[in-house]
Amino acid sequence: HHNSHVKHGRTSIVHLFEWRWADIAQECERYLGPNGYSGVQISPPSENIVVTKPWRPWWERYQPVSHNLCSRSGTEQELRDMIARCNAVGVNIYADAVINHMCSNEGGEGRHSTCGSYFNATKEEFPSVPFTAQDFNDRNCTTRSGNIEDYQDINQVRDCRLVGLLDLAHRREYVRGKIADYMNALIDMGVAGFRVDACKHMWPEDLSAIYGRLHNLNSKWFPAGSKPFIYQEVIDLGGEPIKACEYYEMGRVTEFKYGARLGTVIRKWNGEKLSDLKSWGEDWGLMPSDKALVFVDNHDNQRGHGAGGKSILTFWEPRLYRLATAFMLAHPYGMTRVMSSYRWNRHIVKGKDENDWEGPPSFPDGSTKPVPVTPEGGCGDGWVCEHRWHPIKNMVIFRNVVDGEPLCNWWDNGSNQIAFGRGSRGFIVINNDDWTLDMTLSTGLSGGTYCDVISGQKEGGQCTGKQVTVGKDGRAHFRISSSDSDPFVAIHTDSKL
Ligand code: ARE
Ligand code: CA
Repeated sequence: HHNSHVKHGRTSIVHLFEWRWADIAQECERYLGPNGYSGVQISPPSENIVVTKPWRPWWERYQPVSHNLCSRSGTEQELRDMIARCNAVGVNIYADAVINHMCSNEGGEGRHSTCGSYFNATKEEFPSVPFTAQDFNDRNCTTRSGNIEDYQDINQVRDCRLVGLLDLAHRREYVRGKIADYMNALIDMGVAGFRVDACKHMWPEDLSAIYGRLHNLNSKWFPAGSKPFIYQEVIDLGGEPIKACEYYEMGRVTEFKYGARLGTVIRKWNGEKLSDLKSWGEDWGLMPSDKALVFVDNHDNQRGHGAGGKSILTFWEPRLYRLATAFMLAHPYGMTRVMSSYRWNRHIVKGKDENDWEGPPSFPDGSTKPVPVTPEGGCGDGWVCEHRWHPIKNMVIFRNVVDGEPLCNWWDNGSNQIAFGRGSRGFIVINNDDWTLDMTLSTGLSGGTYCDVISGQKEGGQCTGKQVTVGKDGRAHFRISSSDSDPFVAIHTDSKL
């Protein structure tokens, strides 16, 4: 479950958070395929509870009520069509699988669900699956409230309710079978794998049993015998008995230290500086690179949910965010995921965002708005589309070009100016100091003229932005003002004139 089945040497996936299937299909064809994105993480495709207080929060999708494939992102038919169209242009689909729990114990009774299926949360009845009370963990949970109260107690974390969400009993063969059926339906439709939600809250042996039941990928698009790629959401910042390493064997694991630590360095907190990143990776206490799924921010911590804390950089701070994302994409560590968000009415009161619940741009009836693309290539109607930001898009291409090459030719000024190369294929220079960077550096690249892919790119045999001349000795002169809108420069073999 470690092979991500990426096509054409692509390396980075994008989380199109809350996008409609119809928009994702178009985005695969018109943008992601042509620009070298390897895949899309989609929001949970299963039927969920409809929450109206607050009004249609994004997090209702983390409260399934059945395994029917209809949600605010669209119908089963639209999902199927999207998966086929993305596969056709070599862009993989990874589904967010919410399998630890169903909806909240306070979800009530009725048909307030995205396909109108009946359920009764109080009685723990979900007849569309079907699950009944015996399929839940209540008798295995020992806390008074039935909720997780102490993250130091492994049994509670795995057998009690995460914030009141009805906790499935994965020890039961029947439950394992139903979850595997759900995931297999998606595999048969053509997904390449899964982001598995809330894995800390499931026993590794139960997950292993479920993964063991999964079909091979659809041979229409993947080599026969391919196993689904799996990356597991486990928040391990240290300090708790459950460790990310318990999950390495079964797939990749989200590395939450990555964005938290990188954010701290780029913000220059605690006297940290970019030059400290010389040893970035396992030496910083990050998990082994081949196990890590990395990201600057995710849909939780960009709005104060989940973990990572205040240091997390997001699109709300675009300049530092682009810098952080460029560093991530240039550095060989981990498998990279780019976040693609929507704007909400952020309103922080005493450190907490009162609108952290707000769902995607939507019409008054609660249906999600399409993503309009502007003539400049950005997105409208509140969709941020970080994945289309020029430097981010071009650094995704950079990562593809340098894939497999070692980090080399590191340089730093002992402060916040750094540079490094990837074999003889690419080189990046970053200035996060308050003064100009003016240096001649060894790039490892062959002599010639290269287009900087941050201020511009190569187009029709010319550079639309800065130009870098690499001498026969591989050295080049860089000058980066600290007031540049993006204070970094990147060149690679495909940007050579
Ligand atoms: C919502 C409301 C709650 C309410 C609940 C039930 O916000 O107030 O009690 O519904 O009615 C998302 C949202 C939640 C939301 C939930 C269900 O973030 O706010 O609850 O959907 O609608 C832990 C888990 C980790 C989890 C984070 C959020 O370990 O797995 O909490 N992340 C995933 C997803 C989330 C999603 C869920 C799981 C649930 O990415 O989007 O929740 O499916 C320490 C610990 C971490 C812990 C963290 C936060 O850092 O180490 O393990 O993360 O604190 O508690
Ligand atoms: Ca559980």
